[in-house]
Amino acid sequence: MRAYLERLQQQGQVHVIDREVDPKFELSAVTDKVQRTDNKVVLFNRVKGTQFPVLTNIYGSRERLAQILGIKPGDFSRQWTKLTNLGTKVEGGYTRTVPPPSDLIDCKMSDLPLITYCEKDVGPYFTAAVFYAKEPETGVGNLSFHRSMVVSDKELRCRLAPRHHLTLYHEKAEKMGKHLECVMMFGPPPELFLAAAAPVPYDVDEVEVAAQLRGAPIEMRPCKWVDLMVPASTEMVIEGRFLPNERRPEGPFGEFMGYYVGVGNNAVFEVLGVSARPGGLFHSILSGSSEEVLSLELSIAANIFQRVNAVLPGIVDVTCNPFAFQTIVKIRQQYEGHARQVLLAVMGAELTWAKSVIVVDEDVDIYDIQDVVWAVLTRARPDQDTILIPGVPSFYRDPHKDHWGRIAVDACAPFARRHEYERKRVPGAREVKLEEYLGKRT
Ligand SMILES: Cc1cc2nc3c(=O)[nH]c(=O)nc-3n(C[C@H](O)[C@H](O)[C@H](O)COP(=O)(O)O)c2cc1C
Ligand SMILES: [Mn+2]
Repeated sequence: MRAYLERLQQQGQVHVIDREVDPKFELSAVTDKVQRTDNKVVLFNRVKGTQFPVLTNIYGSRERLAQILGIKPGDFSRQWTKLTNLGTKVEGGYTRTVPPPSDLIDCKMSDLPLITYCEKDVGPYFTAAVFYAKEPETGVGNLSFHRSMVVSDKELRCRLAPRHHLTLYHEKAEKMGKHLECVMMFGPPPELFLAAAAPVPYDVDEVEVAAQLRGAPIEMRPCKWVDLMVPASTEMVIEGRFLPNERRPEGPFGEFMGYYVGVGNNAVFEVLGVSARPGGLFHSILSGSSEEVLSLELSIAANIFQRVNAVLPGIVDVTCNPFAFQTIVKIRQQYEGHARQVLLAVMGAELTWAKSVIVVDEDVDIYDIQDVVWAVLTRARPDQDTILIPGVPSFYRDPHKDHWGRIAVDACAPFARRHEYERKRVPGAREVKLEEYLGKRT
């Protein structure tokens, strides 16, 4: 991540803030403002109460995520599928073992930046830690994110949502009467960050996926307190274990849907030790911000793309822009009724996230929600082109069934009359360089 940050700094994409900021609200307020204005990366050099700098919004744009993978921003689903094709080998192996750096610093958890994000949050949380653990029986490695409430130097309480792989590992270890060893990494290589957000099948090792994304082996070093390896370039590592048969209150916390989630019983992580590279960069993510939603969105979209593309022709691209509950599919219409079949296929391909599905033609920019809405309003008849599916659950945390039911909209031009829907175009409009026309008059 440090190397990637340096590259972004050379490109002028980083705001470096030397003024002291308060980790309670101020840091998250400044990040929020930047995300709503030029959306650059923010590096806070002086954060009250810690010697470590804090990095926010590094993964907060589609362009930056595409740059990491060396692809075009509008071609994520297809490229992701190609890069992570099952069985793609990496020359030199997925990982290579290296000795731990000699200058690692041992520290306490309270030495790290302890950031409180929202008004009614119970206290500081870690939001950007990548968890790494191994399946208790098979040893397959899993990467994932779980918000964690800081309780003391020795204890964190972590939101392990139902059905997530780490949750299943933890439950399995419990049945075996064992602790689950686990590490939390801040600032692992960017490819690990992307692999951690991705819904990869249970039996696939996500460190191997990260190596596929990188196209080169990941250098891993042994941990100090647990029997796991971590990428040697990781900025900070919290080593520990989940306690079996123990759940303790966690929350309230303002999370990704934009609401507070109240107090609930969640998993307990016992901290065994913390290490940092000198000058360790602490990564922080504002829950629900573009940095979080985008990483979720991209991998959900790639998943849907793979499944729908396997059964239907003409799938050009898929996105969940601007929020993970929505799926927008761009198609090249092949026959009458094609768009409807795409809607049905998405409904079957994604049971949790695709609350709303919209299918559009190739001339619509699916990353521009205004353009998508334009297509819906000019090409869809509400009485004929909308399909409502009642009575099916989707997002799992839904005690009042607010997310039940689904909506699908066919916003493609009518197949037989699609020639009547050619978009008007002003030649040259997109290429105009305004500064050549608006130069100052002398
Ligand atoms: C920044 C970020 C934060 C997340 N926070 C949580 C969380 O607090 N709890 C949770 O269960 N999932 C959270 N998720 C979702 C999972 O980490 C994500 O879906 C991951 O793919 C799950 O891994 P798995 O498929 O190996 O179970 C978060 C995702 C991102 C990108
Ligand atoms: Mn997984």
